[in-house]
Amino acid sequence: MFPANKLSIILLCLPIMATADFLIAEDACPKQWTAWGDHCYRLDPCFNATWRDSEAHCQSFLSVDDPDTHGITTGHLVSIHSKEEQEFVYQLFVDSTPNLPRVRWDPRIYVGFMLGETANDLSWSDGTAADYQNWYLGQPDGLPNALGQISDGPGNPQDPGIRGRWCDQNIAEQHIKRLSMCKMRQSGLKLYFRKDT
Ligand SMILES: [Ca+2]
Repeated sequence: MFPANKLSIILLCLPIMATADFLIAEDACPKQWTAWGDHCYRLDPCFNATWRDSEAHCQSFLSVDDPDTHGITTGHLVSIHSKEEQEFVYQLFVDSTPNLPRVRWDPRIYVGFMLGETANDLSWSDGTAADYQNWYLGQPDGLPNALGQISDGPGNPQDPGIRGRWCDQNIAEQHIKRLSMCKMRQSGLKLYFRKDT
């Protein structure tokens, strides 16, 4: 039997495949993106890929402030810089994945942090400062060269409810495809563009 939650994801995903390349926003952000602060955020429930392909996917979205002066920035996997932004990202994660079962560490989505040798050697794919951390119990445990993910699973009995806290992904698991969240700067012109990928 086909699982009901998989079937509903497939049905949900069908109309989204016809997305236009030019995205002119009536609000601060294009359709399917949510505004918070001066950025737009999106979890596409139909895009399932490795961390690296997810980062490339996020970079295919452009925010255009002034085409004449090259005021163009790309999206990236989401970076998180405060308790308030963490709570917003977590709520968008929850709201975007209502049909996914909550089992152990899943669902997990990719976010933009990268780790070197230690937990303090953290950087974000969008180049912003590493000024906030929100690790789940026992994390990070995949060093060195681990990549970023957050979970909404029930977690461990001694610390139940991961609620968006961070868990790193070690090198051996980096072929795994997951959903992800993109973040891009809001355009002053409300003009956004999607590159061919
Ligand atoms: Ca880990």
